[in-house]
Amino acid sequence: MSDKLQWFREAKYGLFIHWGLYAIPGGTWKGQPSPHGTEWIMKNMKIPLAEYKELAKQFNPVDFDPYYYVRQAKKWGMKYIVFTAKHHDGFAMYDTKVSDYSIINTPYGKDIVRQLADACRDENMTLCLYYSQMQDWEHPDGNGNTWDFNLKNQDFKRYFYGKVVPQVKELLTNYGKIGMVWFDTPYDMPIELCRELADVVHECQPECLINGRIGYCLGDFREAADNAIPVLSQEECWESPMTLNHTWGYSHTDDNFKDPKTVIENLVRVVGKGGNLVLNVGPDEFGKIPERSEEILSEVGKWLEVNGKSIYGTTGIPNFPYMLPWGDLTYNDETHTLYLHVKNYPNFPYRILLTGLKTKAIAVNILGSKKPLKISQSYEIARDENRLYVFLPEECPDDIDTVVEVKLEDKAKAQTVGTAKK
Ligand code: H79
Repeated sequence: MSDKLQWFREAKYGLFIHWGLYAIPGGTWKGQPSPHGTEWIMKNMKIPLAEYKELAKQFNPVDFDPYYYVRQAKKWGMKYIVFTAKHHDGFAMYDTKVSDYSIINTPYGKDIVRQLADACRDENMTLCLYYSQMQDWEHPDGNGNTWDFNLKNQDFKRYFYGKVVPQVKELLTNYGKIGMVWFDTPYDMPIELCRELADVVHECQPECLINGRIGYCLGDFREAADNAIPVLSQEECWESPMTLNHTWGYSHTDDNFKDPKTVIENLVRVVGKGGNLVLNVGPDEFGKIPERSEEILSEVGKWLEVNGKSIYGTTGIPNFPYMLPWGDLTYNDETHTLYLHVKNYPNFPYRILLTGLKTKAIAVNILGSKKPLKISQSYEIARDENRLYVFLPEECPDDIDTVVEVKLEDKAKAQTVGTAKK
């Protein structure tokens, strides 16, 4: 295990921010809805580049306050921020010398990445930058814009060496320490160029992580599919990118938000399978985070204030064999502590059963309370079955997820399912 992944392994929960020119149409173009993937509106509706570029002349996010973003992310319990420095539309949200197509040439005129980098440095937050390396709908040689440019004349290398490499260098030399470059949609980019891009990152900042979507498993960890959680737990680091509603960029119409209970459930599932959750908000054209997103994240943040020990620095128990009818589990291997996440609170006799744990439990309480809980742990020899009953208070302490902390005598060991004698 490489050391530079340490912060990422412990962080578990990050804030994704999708913000760019697409926040202005917010999923509607000339009265026509393009509700899915509002950040894809240019491609979805084949908007001519010249027309889409007009948005830059309007972009003036006067409400954008980088310190507010970073402080909110902290309050919400998030340990890193991933910001879209350049999405597929090709527009740079920072001061780039490589292209005129940037935030500098808007009425706003100020470098957003610079402001976020300053605020993150002052507030001790890890800043990571999203960069769309293959798709670029502004560059004639970038991938994706088939309505403005003739594919036959395309020379991907011209785009790669003319825009991608120098822009990634700018991002990694002008803004201090960057935690990770978050690449996306490598499609069929040639492996040699992916390797070169990884080398560019490493040369500029050897400690900087590269996510899995650089392609060909050249990243430092695996990225799950968008909004997907694997069934099985993974031993290597991985991350699940998820958005709060259906779209990543701001939407005027998409109010299909996940409620706080669902977000917490997803976070616990991801963490219990060894991953990180990077959860997205899409600020509007003025730089304001949607109110509903703020409400949800702040509920989750309140839960984390009490229950953070069950998330940060935890994973699952390797090869734990059972699904749990009452919830999920997470586990801290350094402190030998198990966390039982009770989502479906039991009725009388108010107990939950954990089958399959071999290690002895020595102290049990609910997070946020020091009161010890009664337990009963046994081993049934003929069935070769370990059982741990935990007796909970009659009244459910937390409707969303009551976390039971179980201190173990040693490293957690799980039983295997199956009776064959070895
Ligand atoms: O940045 C976010 C997405 O824009 C990006 N990845 C996350 C993190 C992404 N790029 N490609 N894809 C996701 C997959 C493509 C999905 C599509 Fe669609 C289906 C493109 C067109 C149809 C989703 C639905 C986007 C527009 C409509």
